[in-house]
Amino acid sequence: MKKILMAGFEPFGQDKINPALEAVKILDGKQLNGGFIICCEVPVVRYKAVDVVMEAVKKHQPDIVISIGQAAGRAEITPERIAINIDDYRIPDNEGNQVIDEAIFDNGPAAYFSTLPIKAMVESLQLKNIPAQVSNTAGSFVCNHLFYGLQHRLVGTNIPHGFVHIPLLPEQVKDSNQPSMPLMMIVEGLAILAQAALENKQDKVIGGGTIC
Ligand code: PCA
Repeated sequence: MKKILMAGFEPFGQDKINPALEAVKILDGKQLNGGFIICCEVPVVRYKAVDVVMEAVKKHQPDIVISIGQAAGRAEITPERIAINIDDYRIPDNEGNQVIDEAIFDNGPAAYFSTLPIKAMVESLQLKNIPAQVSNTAGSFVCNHLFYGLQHRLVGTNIPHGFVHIPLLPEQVKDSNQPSMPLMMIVEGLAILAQAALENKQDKVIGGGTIC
């Protein structure tokens, strides 16, 4: 039985709820084919986010780690391709840190790629009619920070890790024109992509690029 650690962010900014945390709480203990999910709550705080997930990694010794956060404006579940070595926060994090153009790790490379099978994950979601696509930017706030920080700290461990952004919930967008996705579709989607991560040690070669 393989263990998948799913780390979901707490609410931040104006939001009282974060679908990432709501979804991983429901998925805690879920059995998959050949594995099961353990969940962990992540603070939206620079460096502390990375430390909290690394503590959970030490405690649970997972085989795969998937971090999850909300992305306002997105209509699909979007596995992220790349994390960049920069913090540029448009709003303060949950402890008031707001930095501009600071490296996350001074001696780190400019970027890390996801070590999850992002194309296989997107394919398995689309086969179940759950809107999904690869994203080429995780932004420059705490989600990218956690993504980059975990890739950096997990170097040499052989534990695949990556980040997945999910849409807002219908109750978060209310009357605005922003896209959303029901919580149970997000939950089902995260279970499907976790199963794909279990089944695909190597990613599939499937087109998923964009043209600007
Ligand atoms: N989304 C934010 C941080 C936490 C979250 O859920 C982001 O995309 O950076």
